[in-house]
Amino acid sequence: MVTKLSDTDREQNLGPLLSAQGGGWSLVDGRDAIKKTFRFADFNQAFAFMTSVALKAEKMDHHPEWFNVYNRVEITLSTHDCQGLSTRDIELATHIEQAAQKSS
Ligand code: HBI
Repeated sequence: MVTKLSDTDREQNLGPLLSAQGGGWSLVDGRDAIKKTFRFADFNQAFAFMTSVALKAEKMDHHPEWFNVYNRVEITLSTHDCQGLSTRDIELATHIEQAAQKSS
């Protein structure tokens, strides 16, 4: 059963992702979700990044909401099963940050 992030989780695990050093994710207005836009050198690098994220998402059975045009990838993370942010979103965002480092 997936549950929403606790206040402690939000402080300890979500906070760092929202910080500039941790990636600079933003909270989505009106939704318990986080979003971030990535820009790469070109489409190939953007798609390599998306491939890495897709493989992780499939392995986790937890999928991003995303939009890609050329070198830009806009990602929103939230958990449908609990209508909000869960530890799965933290885990996927952490992978996304690592994948972005490798693709840039
Ligand atoms: N992806 N973001 C997100 N949230 C979910 O709740 C979710 C998912 N991918 C697959 C998934 N849930 C399945 O576990 C359920 O649809 C059965």
